Amino acid sequence: RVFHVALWLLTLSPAWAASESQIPSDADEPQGVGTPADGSQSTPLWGTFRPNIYFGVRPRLPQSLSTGLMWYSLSSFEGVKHIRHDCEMNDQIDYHYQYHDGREFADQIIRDKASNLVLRTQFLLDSSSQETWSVRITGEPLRSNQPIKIGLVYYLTVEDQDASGLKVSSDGDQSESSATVRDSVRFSGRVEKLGDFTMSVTGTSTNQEEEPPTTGNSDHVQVIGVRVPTDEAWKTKAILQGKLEESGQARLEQGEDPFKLDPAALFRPTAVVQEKANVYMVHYTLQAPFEITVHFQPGTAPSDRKLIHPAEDIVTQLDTAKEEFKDRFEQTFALQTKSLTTAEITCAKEGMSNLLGGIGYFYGTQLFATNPPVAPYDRDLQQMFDDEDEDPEVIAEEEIQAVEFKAPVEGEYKHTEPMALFASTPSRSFFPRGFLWDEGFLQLMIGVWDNNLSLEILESWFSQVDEDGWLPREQILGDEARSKVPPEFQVQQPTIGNPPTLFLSVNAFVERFVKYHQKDRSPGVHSLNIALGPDTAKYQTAITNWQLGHHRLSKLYPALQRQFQWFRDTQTCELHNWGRNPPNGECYRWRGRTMNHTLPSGLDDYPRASPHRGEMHVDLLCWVGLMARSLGQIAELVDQPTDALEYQRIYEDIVENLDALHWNEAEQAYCDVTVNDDEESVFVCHKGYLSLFPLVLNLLPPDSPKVGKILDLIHDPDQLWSRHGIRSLSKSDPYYGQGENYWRGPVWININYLVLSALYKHYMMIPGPNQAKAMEVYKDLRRNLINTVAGQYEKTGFFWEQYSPETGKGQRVHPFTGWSALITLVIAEKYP
Ligand code: 6A9
Repeated sequence: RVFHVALWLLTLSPAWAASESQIPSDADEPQGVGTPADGSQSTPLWGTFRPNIYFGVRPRLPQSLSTGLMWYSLSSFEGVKHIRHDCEMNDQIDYHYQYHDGREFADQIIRDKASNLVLRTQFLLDSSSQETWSVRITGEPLRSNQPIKIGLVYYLTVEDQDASGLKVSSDGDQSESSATVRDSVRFSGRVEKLGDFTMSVTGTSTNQEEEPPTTGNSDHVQVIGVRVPTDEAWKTKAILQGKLEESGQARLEQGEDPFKLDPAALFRPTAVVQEKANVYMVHYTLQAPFEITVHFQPGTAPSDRKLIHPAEDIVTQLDTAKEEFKDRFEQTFALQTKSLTTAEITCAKEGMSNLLGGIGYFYGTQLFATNPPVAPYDRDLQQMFDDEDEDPEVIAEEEIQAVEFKAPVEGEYKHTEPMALFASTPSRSFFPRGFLWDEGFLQLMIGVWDNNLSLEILESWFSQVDEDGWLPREQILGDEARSKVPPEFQVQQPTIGNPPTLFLSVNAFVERFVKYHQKDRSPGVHSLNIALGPDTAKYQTAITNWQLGHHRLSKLYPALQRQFQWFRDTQTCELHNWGRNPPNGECYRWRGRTMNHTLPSGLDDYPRASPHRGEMHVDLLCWVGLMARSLGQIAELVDQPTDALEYQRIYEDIVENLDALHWNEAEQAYCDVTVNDDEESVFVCHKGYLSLFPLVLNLLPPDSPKVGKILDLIHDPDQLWSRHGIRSLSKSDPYYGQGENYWRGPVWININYLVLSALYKHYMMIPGPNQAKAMEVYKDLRRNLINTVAGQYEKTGFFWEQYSPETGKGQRVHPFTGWSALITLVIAEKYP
């Protein structure tokens, strides 16, 4: 069976066919393939899992504790109004990870221009214990000729409702000879989910000449502990702001002249720790250069002073971690063997690092529609479940126009039970939460770097698939996440889908899994057994990994099946009312459209027909095809041969209907279908990304003449081709660049990536009429994309949400690491 599947996959993925079969060595073991899912060897509990803020560390545990960084300028009285905490585009801050390995090591640079400050935040998890971690934060003036003063807080919030207050102790020293002050604060306590812990925060700063500290630490550090309702503990920025304003107010009331006071003195908060406090802030007044170290470890506080001042060996350890990262990066992506500029290599490295730095752990309720308003053309949704076949009603144009996104109305939604999600995020500033179809792309990349980490993220998503097979498009968990979303987008509707890209990354896992294990198998002979001997440790490891990987896949399988079934139950189209008679019943339509938007498709404002019950969406048919094909492969692997046959049958039907329903001879393109005023089924052709789905999801055989037509469309500068990447909409389409111009021309990296991947793995590998063209498009497109994304990254310091097809400039949200980060795979030519 395994061999059979391996062969089948080989035929689908010719790139492999070329790869030599060899016995696995430790070096080429894909990290984590089949490693235990029980938590023991899996992703660490702790990490920088709060991508929505500039820096914070938390465990992947709900209602335990959380830590984070805030700072503000003390160069003027205005600084306190602009406390830096959650990533905000308005802050005008450049921030990026230089290195992040997703687990144990992170190194971020933050340039705060308005505060004249460069911060560096480094994180290190102790690799042997996996429970002890340290943070090092250093600050320097951005423009070195200007002295700066900074208020900085490292905080600890306790989310465990029952936790009693922490024990706080502090000590400090100031050496007479040197001009440095060092203050340490130590917390120890207990929260249920973690047990006992100790955390220390130590600040070292140059002495402030005009105000020499009298008692070693009191002027430079204050510990503030406040008790707030547990569900408000995330509002640390507002809490700090309140404290600072309070202290300013108090000084003024004492009759002090504000103009004679330094802002640092005016806003010095009063050090008070309330009883049973759950938000603890260690507040420093600092002059750059300065250094803060944080050290966390489980257990009660040892008397050992090393805990308080870990800084000495952190620096060496961070250096070692950096070298290890570089080696591993080169081992994984082999960029030195390619002709690339230093800037391009940096872009690849930082694409990976920032994607990993965007991984978060989220917890809280979501808002789900219970009684969603259903658009008139979607009323069949209810009927579908009753299996009725009613005559479609005629819907007035005004009724269609009137459908729009609305803020939720009481009684039409509910708060779910609190849910947990471990996910990556497309943008730390503007979209710091999980997005369904974004995630499938991002896991393609994370899976190459760290298979096990990626699997855990996938497992987290699939654990949320409900009994009907639905997953929300956006994962907005808890009040903190909701605070970033306008009300009309907060409620998720169980009738609305999003492309099932998670299947892309599950496929990538399956390929890694089979590829690795396939190496030890040949017909009739267990070659691994022979090569290694049945009793060697290597052999045992290979077998154990096989079983564990198999187990994980079997556990995912039911959720994958349900997600597929949800599309078949809720997003099918109506075939017979408008006189189309394709060979089988496979056809699909996105529900939840409005006049100008198809948000479910992910291609929000891409032009389509005016919403109609008789529409058929070509992208959705292809997505369902992808699911059916993947399920066919997975069913084999998890020993469900009957299922496998059924999925393969559906897949073949889909491929058949793709041509029967969506190929438009006149336009020589795949198009959507709708119903016109004369009740006839007609094509709606807006050439662009929509035309590419049959190719990018590999539904076409490499020698199909249609592949040639699609390649022509891609390569035509009057249509999709630009020097900066493939345009989302043809330059010759009347909607090109119109309206919001979101998916009506701009270059998006996700679809560009899919084109490259399909060409590389499929269409340019197989000799035939389209091979030469496929190679040419691949080569030119890859270069153009690298120039665009890496060029903009070098120039602006950011990855962008999309790129201008005219100028190549990054546009819209930034930093938007999301699919731009796929450039790493493009640079490395690794297409999982
Ligand atoms: C609006 C406004 C602070 C839109 O990357 C996430 C998605 C993609 O999945 C989709 O394909 N983006 C693309 O068309 C951003 C989605 C934002 C929707 C919610 C909230 C936030 O204001």
